[in-house]
Amino acid sequence: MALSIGIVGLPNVGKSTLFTALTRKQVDASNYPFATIEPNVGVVPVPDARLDRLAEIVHPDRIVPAVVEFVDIAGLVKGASEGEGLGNQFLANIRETDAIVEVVRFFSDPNVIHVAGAVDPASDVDTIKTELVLADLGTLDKAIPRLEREAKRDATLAAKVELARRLFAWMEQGHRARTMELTDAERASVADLHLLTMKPMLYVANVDESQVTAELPEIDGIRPLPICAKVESELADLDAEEATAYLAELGLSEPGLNSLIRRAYELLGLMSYFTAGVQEVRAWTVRCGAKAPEAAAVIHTDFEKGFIKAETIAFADFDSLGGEAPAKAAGKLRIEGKDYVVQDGDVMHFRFNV
Ligand SMILES: Nc1nc2c(ncn2[C@@H]2O[C@H](COP(=O)(O)OP(=O)(O)OP(=O)(O)O)[C@@H](O)[C@H]2O)c(=O)[nH]1
Ligand SMILES: [Mg+2]
Repeated sequence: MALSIGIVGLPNVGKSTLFTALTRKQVDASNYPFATIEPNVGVVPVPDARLDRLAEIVHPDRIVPAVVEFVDIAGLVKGASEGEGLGNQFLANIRETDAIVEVVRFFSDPNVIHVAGAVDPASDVDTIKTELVLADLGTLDKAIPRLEREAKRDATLAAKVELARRLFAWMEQGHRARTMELTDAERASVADLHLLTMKPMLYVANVDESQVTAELPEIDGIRPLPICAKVESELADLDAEEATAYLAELGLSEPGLNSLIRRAYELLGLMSYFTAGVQEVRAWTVRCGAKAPEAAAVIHTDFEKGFIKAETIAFADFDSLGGEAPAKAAGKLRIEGKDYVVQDGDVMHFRFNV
């Protein structure tokens, strides 16, 4: 299942421009039968040069990349938490995503109207943050009395009630839920409240063409990723050779979208391991920290149930030695058991019985 990332921001900051450029990369839907392709949803491959290298060694029939799903969400205006603009619809749309990319306008083009009258990234970020925090306060305001009633019947809920109150107090001061210190267990216990500001987030600074390689200062503790949406949409229209020349002119080694997709994938706490067979070279998505059986389950639940062991070769060894047989001959094929923590880039083959 692809995890989804909502693209949010004020109106007219370049969200759809960025989204449209992203969807030019959209994967072949037939490889991802689960993907519901809606107009505002794009399933995008995670750029990974290691896949090409594996394919060069194995010559498979097909290459299947890992994917993430981006959702283009309508612009958020002040008062959205009270139903202004597309308010409630907007909030429902982001509630369903796993992470948030916020596009912030940095570009100066006077022909493009700014809803607040002037380009002011810090103030724009603050506006969005306030709306999201207010929406979450509304959620907690409803949830706390309900939890209190339930806690009268079920004493195990007392800690959750206390935690919800603590979150409310924290967010009342204008903070996002995510910045409050919580244990993993606490975080898990409030997951069912679906707080918007608990989601991991990334800022994309939609900059002028001349700023694409700029080092931007942190906003609200997060370093924004500079991207020029206009350039990205132009790049998406060029053939490979023209695109390379244009990138060189801009001082970039790859499109900003590639960095964005990779950063989004990491933001979700995900990594890839590979299977490299003659039919298919494929990247599989797992949680960072997943053990071998959990990774196996991504391919098929039977692989987890009947898990015996995982033959594992680090990508670096597969690459430098030139494939499975030479890696094995060099003693680089490891037999890993059910407690093995999978590493990013592992080339794996699962042994199981059912
Ligand atoms: N100069 C310049 N203009 C841009 C850039 N990105 C977007 N625009 C322009 O800004 C306007 C708004 O862009 P959209 O992508 O529709 O903005 P949006 O954030 O999706 O807006 P809403 O959906 O209304 O919230 C369009 O006219 C774009 O061409 C950019 O990087 N530079
Ligand atoms: Mg739009």
